[in-house]
Amino acid sequence: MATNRTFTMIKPDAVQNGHIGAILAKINEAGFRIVAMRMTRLSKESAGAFYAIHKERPFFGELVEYMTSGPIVAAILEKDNAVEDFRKLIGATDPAKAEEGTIRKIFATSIAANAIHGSDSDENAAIEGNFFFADMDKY
Ligand code: IDP
Ligand code: MG
Repeated sequence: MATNRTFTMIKPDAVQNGHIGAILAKINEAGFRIVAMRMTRLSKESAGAFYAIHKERPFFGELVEYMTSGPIVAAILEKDNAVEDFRKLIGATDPAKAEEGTIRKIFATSIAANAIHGSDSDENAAIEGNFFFADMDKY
């Protein structure tokens, strides 16, 4: 996958609170093109697999519980410097520490229910994109 792509999920709290439209607007306004998008609900197995890197962390059980609590919107986004620029747009993991104007600052509820996911590297963007969109290079 090219380095101009990243992967995102609008998480269950943001979907539940009716923020899909407002978050997508912010993503578009920041210059990202939506390449592929799908609304779905994760099973415990797929949430656990997606976050396998965190399986030893104390919050893993809570994270899987939360990520399966309702539907999510998964998308592949395109822009120059996509991974880094998108992490800036979403803000810090803990919304209390996120900068003003970031998506997490505006829409997140807590450190767990933090509204949105953004890949942390080009490598993980490719892995995560393929997790939801088989053969993402076709998009
Ligand atoms: P990131 O999403 O900003 O990359 P990570 O450290 O990779 O943050 O954690 C993955 C996800 O796990 C977070 O987005 C959040 O939903 C959840 N999480 C992280 N730290 C905590 C915590 O201390 N308590 C509960 N949930 C957490
Ligand atoms: Mg992370």
